[in-house]
Amino acid sequence: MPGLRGPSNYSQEPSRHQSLKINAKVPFNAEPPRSALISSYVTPVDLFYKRNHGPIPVVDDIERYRVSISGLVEKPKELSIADIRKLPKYNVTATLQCAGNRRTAMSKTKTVKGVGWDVAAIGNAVWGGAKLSDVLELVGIPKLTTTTPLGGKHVEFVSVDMCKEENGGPYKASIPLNQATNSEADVLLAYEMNGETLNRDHGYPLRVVVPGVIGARSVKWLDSISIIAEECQGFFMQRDYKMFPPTVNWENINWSTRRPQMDFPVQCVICSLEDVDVVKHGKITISGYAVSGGGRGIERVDVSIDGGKTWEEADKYQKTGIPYIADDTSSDKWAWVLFTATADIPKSTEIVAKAVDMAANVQPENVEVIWNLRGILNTSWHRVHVQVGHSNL
Ligand SMILES: Nc1nc2c(c(=O)[nH]1)N[C@H]1C(S)=C(S)[C@@H](COP(=O)(O)O)O[C@H]1N2
Ligand SMILES: [Mo]
Repeated sequence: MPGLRGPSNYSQEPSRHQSLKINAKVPFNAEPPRSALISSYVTPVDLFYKRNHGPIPVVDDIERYRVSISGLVEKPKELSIADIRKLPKYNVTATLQCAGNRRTAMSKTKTVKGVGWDVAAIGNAVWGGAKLSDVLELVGIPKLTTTTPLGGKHVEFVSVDMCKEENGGPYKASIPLNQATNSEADVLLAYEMNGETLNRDHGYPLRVVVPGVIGARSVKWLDSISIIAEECQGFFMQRDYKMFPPTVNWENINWSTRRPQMDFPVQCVICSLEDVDVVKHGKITISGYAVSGGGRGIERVDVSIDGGKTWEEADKYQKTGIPYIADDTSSDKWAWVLFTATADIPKSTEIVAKAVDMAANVQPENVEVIWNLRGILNTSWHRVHVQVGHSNL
């Protein structure tokens, strides 16, 4: 597509915030310090994790940029940014989480393949854009369509970045047509993040945001949309981002036996403490984020200061002054909640947090039972160690 292109090298990367921890330089993969996640409900753009599979695309001429919509539709179309902006604008607060979040911790059980991430491959943003369901109406697909008359059942998003995994081809992914045409699923073609024009790292000029689903399906630098009969056959749908049982290894793996991962499971992480911290006698604050996929709100966050023997419930909030209630109209259903608890730490101990979502799904106690060779979806109880040091009194 004219206007937008994927460079073949890394000479045109944007500049980035100094405090990001770089997990891989090329392609650029970085996360903020965990403490940055709890300083605000909405994560600042420059501190938001960045997950890439190739060089960041370049917009040469925004006037010439078009996103094409074709495939199994009767009225294919090309839309400019102005056409997208003419549609009703929605601001959706949604948490984006990489399936590889907490991979480093999973690899401590047994080696996994993939970029190492601590606990901050996640962020919460206000995404501004058009609903995909409205865009698809422009090519003649009504709301709540499962199959088009031509047999289309999936919506494929194709970018322009050159990815090694695709042998230099672009990143792509798909979602089911009935999700794409459901306005309540809030799937966006976003041109804004936190009220500002989307920046290059996060998908300028246009990206998909699929709330409640692993980040891998929220395709950045959107070039084309294709209505297809079968789900996208790209690498990141078929040979990556699938959940395997702990018994599967690189010798016996059969990718076709598993579905591409979509919703993410219930997750929570303590961000006010590092893996190992020295604290003074007295009260400490235990705070972090909790989130679940599929729009399931957080019912409860439990915190333990004795390695999981006894628990206390933490306070949860999204917006100051409004108590968080899962499923309430005042709550952001696609967004994380921040939690906080205080505790007296009499001696060195293990502090644990676990969340429960609206469907009463809980996190697994240990990482071993969910270990998988690609190291995705580590949602095991989050554990940190505190050592009580001597105060300077
Ligand atoms: N075109 C394109 N889209 C992409 C990716 C990519 O490499 N290329 N990475 C995906 C993955 S795995 C994640 S987790 C999110 C990360 O989005 P962010 O960098 O805006 O945080 O983008 C997704 N969309
Ligand atoms: Mo990801």
